[in-house]
Amino acid sequence: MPANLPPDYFEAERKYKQASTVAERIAALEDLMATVPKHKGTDHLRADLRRRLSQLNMEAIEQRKRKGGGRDSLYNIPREGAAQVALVGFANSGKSSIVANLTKATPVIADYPLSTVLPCPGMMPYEDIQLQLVDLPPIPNETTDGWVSGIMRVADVLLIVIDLMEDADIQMELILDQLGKWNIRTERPKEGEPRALVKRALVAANKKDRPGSPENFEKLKAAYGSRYPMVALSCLKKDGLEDLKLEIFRLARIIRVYSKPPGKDPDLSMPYTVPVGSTVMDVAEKVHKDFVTKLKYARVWGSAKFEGMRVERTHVLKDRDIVELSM
Ligand SMILES: Nc1nc2c(ncn2[C@@H]2O[C@H](COP(=O)(O)OP(=O)(O)OP(=O)(O)O)[C@@H](O)[C@H]2O)c(=O)[nH]1
Ligand SMILES: [Mg+2]
Repeated sequence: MPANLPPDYFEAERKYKQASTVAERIAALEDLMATVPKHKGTDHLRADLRRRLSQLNMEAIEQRKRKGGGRDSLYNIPREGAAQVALVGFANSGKSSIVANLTKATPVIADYPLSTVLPCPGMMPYEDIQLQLVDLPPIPNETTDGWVSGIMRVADVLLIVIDLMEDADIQMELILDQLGKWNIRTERPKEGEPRALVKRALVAANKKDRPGSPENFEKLKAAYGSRYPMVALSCLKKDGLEDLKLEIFRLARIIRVYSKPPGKDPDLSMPYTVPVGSTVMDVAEKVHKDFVTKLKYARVWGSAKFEGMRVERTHVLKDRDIVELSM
């Protein structure tokens, strides 16, 4: 059933999209809701708007709770967990759907473009650790690009979301171009190219349930598959989500290390997460600052030549190593 929205609606929607603070957004959204006629054809829309309003109300409460919480803190997502992953893509590609499927967060998901107006973080469990995903509004968009690109700049990894209902390789090209305009690159600049901020990126090609998507994905793979890890998935059918989690973990390039006090069992419930290539000393510093000066010896189970071998503080650890640190 068509929604048949009155002209008032579109005017109110324009104001809503332009509102920048939470308070302005709440007011604009209430005005917008008042313009929507109540009938079967607008059921979904009204439900979506109500959901957005309750989310905004919650955000307003959070904002008030946070000391010194101003406009800036709304757009500044503190990094939590082992890595921060920012979602990048065009409107409607399914960024919010991915965050909703991989975390407990509840971003707005809707079939109209620009449904996401604020960053929405969520924690993605992966085995025994958690990685943070940050849902973002689509790019490019004049009103949000400033803070959206700001979040991308500090994220550890970019998750580029491609919509397999549209030309996948062209989308990819346009997204990389757009990132380039902010001087963000996903590959090291070659000799002679200008310096840029380099971010690791992977590709989630969403809506693989749609007809024509396998061919579209093949085209994307042919053009970019050698440069980026790629996963085709369907949020709708919940297909490919585990593969995506694994690729995100891989690209985060972190290892888990379990610490063990001398003579005791290791604490396997809470790994320390450190970048690939980290040494015994890097982990020791995280366990306790005193180890910096007082570490007497370390023994390692896992990556050492034999189990429980004493190693140098410069020994490079591997994922799932157990380290015994002694002062
Ligand atoms: N067929 C199909 N539709 C999907 C899939 N994932 C998401 N959608 C639909 O695509 C639309 C957009 O999804 P969102 O998750 O809101 O997309 P978004 O990228 O967050 O959109 P913006 O916030 O506007 O940028 C919604 O109607 C979803 O239900 C999928 O795997 N298959
Ligand atoms: Mg969204």
